[in-house]
Amino acid sequence: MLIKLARASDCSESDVTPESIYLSRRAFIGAGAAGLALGGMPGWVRAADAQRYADVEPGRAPRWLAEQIASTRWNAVTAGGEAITPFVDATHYNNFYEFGADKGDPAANAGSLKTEPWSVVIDGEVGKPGRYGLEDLLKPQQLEERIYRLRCVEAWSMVIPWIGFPISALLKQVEPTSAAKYIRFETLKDPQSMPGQRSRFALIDWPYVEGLRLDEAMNPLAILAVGMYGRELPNQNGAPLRLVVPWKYGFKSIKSIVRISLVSEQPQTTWQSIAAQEYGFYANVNPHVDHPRWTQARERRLPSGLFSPNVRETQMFNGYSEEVAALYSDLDLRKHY
Ligand SMILES: Nc1nc2c(c(=O)[nH]1)N[C@H]1C(S)=C(S)[C@@H](COP(=O)(O)O)O[C@H]1N2
Ligand SMILES: [Mo]
Repeated sequence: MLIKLARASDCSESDVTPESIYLSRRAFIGAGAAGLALGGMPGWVRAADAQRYADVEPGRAPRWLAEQIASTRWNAVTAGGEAITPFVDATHYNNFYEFGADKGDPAANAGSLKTEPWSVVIDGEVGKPGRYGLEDLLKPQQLEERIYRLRCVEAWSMVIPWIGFPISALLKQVEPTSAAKYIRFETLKDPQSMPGQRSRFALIDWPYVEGLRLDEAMNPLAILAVGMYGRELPNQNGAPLRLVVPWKYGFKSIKSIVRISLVSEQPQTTWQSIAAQEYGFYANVNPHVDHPRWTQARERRLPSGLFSPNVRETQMFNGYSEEVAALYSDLDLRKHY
């Protein structure tokens, strides 16, 4: 399947990366690949991307993943002229309640998450159910860099260069049956490594659950990410595998996935269970439908401070209308928020 890029998300590489930098980065990647062929060490992928992501911390990807990241199709989707959020903000201002409720908690606590080995159960209405090792699951996938806006329902946003692949590619592989209408995702449940799951104050009935309609998941913009900023995902961003659905509020983009179920009924999701009148199943970014307690018309683009709040107007479907509006032509978005 080829992605047909529409105007809103389509611009040339030179719009985001000066050519000289882009070219030297290419050369770097080539050198890295040669190094790998000789048994190079994991971690060099970060060095290659230091050309563009200068502030990125070294990663510790297993070698097979570093190799696959090295063959990423860079800049497959860009965010036009919008600046990429600094790595330090994207990795230290997080929502990952399994590791605590404060924005800094995931960065402080997610080191305890063991991401290797990792497997994902795929079950329900599929022709090829099973427990898939992450490496086997990724092997057939061509990784792409997708630079997307991320808009949290709390009215802040970032621009993040993800590395991943369309979830549609995985779905085709496991062959959904005709009864499959929705997908249900589950995060790891492991109170031992996830302090937030041990907290007596947590409102959440673990594990964290999210869902999509099958046709939403088949949209080329919906990806499963394994990396960001040219390297593997930091734990606090949902390592080793997370969903990214850029036209929906951030809470739909479930982290550290261990189970993907094809189901016939709309799944009950975590945030619906906590407050259905505030967080709907669809959760499409929509500046015209306010949260009961605050406006959704505007957002703070990180980095954002007291003296430069960096406020901008929120766009319908987070700026991805051309790609996704047709999915909702029959839906009252006020009712199905
Ligand atoms: N398992 C799990 N996934 C999650 C969350 C969470 O608490 N647990 N938070 C969500 C919310 S509210 C947002 S805004 C994004 C934040 O992703 P980021 O920290 O990588 O920016 O992750 C989403 N995925
Ligand atoms: Mo969020």
